[in-house]
Amino acid sequence: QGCNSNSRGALVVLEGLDRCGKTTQSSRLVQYLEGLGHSAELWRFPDRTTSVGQMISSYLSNKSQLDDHTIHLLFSANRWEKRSSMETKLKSGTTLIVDRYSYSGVAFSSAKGLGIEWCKAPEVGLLAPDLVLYLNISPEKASERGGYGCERYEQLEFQSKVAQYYQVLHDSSWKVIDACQPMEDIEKQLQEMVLECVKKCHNGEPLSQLWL
Ligand code: 2DT
Repeated sequence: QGCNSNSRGALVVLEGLDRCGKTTQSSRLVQYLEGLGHSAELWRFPDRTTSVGQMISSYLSNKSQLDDHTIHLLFSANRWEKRSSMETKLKSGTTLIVDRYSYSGVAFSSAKGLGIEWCKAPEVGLLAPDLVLYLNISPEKASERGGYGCERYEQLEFQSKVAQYYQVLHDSSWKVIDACQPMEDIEKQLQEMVLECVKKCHNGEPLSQLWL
C-alpha cells in the first residue's frame, strides 16, 4: 500500500472510441483501488465544470459553433487549467484515473483534417500518463451498442477516422484491451495492469511530460 511517505500516485488514462466502455471501467477502477486502501480519484476530460469546459460543452451539444482550431485549443486549455492540481494530487499520493486525455484531443482534431503535429504542439509539457489503457473496439461494433446520441462526433464515418489516428499515437505507455470481451473479464485485466502501475509509481518512478 502507499505507506512510503514520498510515494506518488499513478496517472492512468483510459482512451477509446465512444461506447467502448471507458466511463464504466474508469469508475470501477477507482472503486477497486479504494477497496484496496489506495487513494484514488476519477477525473475526466473535457472537464465541463470550468468556464472553458462550459464553452466546450456548448460546442459538443451543437449549441455553439467554433472553428476547428479554436475548439482544439480550448480542449487543450481545459487540460492546462487542471495541470497543477493534477500534479499536486499525484505528489500527495493520490492515483488519478482519467477518462480521456491528450490522445482524444489529437485523434479527434486530426480526424477533422488538422495536422497531427499542429494538434500535438499545445499538449507538449502536460503530464505524461504512466499508463494508457486503450479499449479497442471497431467503429461498427461501437455504433451497435445502444446507438450514438446526438452529440457532435457520434457518427460511424468520423469514429473510423478517429480510430486511425489513435493507432498513430500508440506508444510504449499503452496497453490495448479487447473491448468486446465480457465486462468482468475486461475489468479483471484492467485491475491487474493498474495495480502494477500503481506499485511502480509508489516505488519512485518519476513523473514525465508529454511529447517533449
Ligand atoms: P465525452 O463524451 O467523453 O464527454 O467526450 N474530445 C475530447 C475532443 O475532441 N478533444 C479532447 O481533447 C477531448 C478530451 C471526444 C466528449 C467528446 O469530446 C471529444 C468526445
